[in-house]
This record gives sequence, C-alpha cells and structure tokens, in this order.
Amino acid sequence: MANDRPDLAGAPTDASRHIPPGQHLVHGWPVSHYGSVPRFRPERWNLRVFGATAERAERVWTFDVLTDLPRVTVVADLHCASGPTTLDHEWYGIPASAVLDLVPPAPGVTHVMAWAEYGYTTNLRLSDFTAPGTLLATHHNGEPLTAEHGFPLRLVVPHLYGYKSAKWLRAIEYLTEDRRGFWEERGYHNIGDPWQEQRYSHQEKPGEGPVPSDQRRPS
Ligand SMILES: Nc1nc2c(c(=O)[nH]1)N[C@H]1C(S)=C(S)[C@@H](COP(=O)(O)O)O[C@H]1N2
Ligand SMILES: [Mo]
Repeated sequence: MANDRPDLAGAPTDASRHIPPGQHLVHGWPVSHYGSVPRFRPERWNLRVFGATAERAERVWTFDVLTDLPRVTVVADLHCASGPTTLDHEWYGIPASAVLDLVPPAPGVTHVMAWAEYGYTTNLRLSDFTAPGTLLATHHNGEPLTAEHGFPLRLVVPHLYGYKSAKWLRAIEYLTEDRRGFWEERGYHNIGDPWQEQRYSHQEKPGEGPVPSDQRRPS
C-alpha cells in the first residue's frame, strides 16, 4: 500500500513510526465493531450519568446541551486489539474529566462503565477515564463523526486498545467496584494497555481484573 506513495522514498515512513508490539499499520480508517450501526434519533437521544454519583441522582443531557460543555482536541493513534493500528486521528469533543467535574462521583468510586447503544459496555479505571487524552468525541478530523464511527458521540481512550473507545455512547455509570464490560467478559484484557500488550484476559495479573464473586469475602 505505501509503495504507491512516492513522497515516502527515503523519508521516515509511517512504517518507521513507533507502534505497540504485535500491531500492524493500516492506511485509511477501517470500521470495526460488533453488531449493526444504530440510527440516530435526536428527539430520543440523551447522555446519562448514573450510578454512584455524589448526589445519588442521575444526570441526563440532551444532544443540544452538549454544545455548552467544554471542548478539547486530541490527536492520537487507534489500536484495535485484533491487530490493526491507524495513525493520527484528530478528535474533538468533551474532555472526559469534565463529566466528573459536572457530576461529582460519590467517595469510593474507582471505575466507570461506558454504555453504548444496544448494550455495548466497556469498563475503565477512573484514572483512565480522567486521563488527559480521554474524551467524548463529536468530531473527527474537523467533521462530525460518521454513523459507522460513532455519531453522534463516542468515547475515545487513546492510551488503551480500541474496544475501550465505545462508539454511540449513551451513558456513564460510576462504579464503586470494577465490573467487566462486553469484550472484557469475552476474553479481552480488563485494562487493555497496548504498550504492555494487555490483549487477552488470560494475561491479567492479580489486581488487574475484578475479583470474581465466588472469591469475594462477605461484606
Ligand atoms: N458500541 C461499540 N463501540 C465499539 C465497538 C463495538 O463493537 N460497539 N468496538 C470497539 C472496537 S473493538 C474498536 S477497535 C473500535 C473501532 O473504532 P472505529 O470503527 O471507529 O475504528 O471501536 C470500539 N467501539
Ligand atoms: Mo477492536
């Protein structure tokens, strides 16, 4: 693919870019997800923040209200845990840390669950959710997200594998203990750091995943 680009001759190429172990570079931007692409119905759409909030009440934002929230631009690569890496995505949207500022968590919140259309979920440590690069993106490379890439809103967690970047985001749930999301329940690593190649759940070390319920002490 890169051979048809004469500008790459002798210059540092994409192929020399440092990408995580076991990943391969892919040009363009393939679409990757489980199931079908949901249709956006603005009148029914909302973003919910629920679970262990400080006020013990949930917050619901309509689509219009999102434009009042703070915005940030983040440029980052995207690493799918099945191998492909795509480079230099310019994301624009709401910094995830702003959600915590606007809806404070109760003391004891350690993780969040991101909920997407059709019940797709992915869990994150609070520190990964509030990391400076994590955002709720509305735009990509200056354009609104396309339907297949998550319009109208997707989570982007650039420092973790792609399955943490939930497309068609609909809710954030505050958790006082960790719980596995969709792919995390289906053999993928609970944390998913591509630089440590945390691809599969069988690689998890003690403390990297939720304590199985049968090993929990009665509280
Ligand atoms: N709702 C939802 N979000 C999802 C997925 C999914 O199946 N459903 N797949 C994830 C995976 S595995 C990857 S690699 C990225 C891919 O995002 P892209 O299609 O925009 O490249 O979306 C993530 N977000
Ligand atoms: Mo993926």
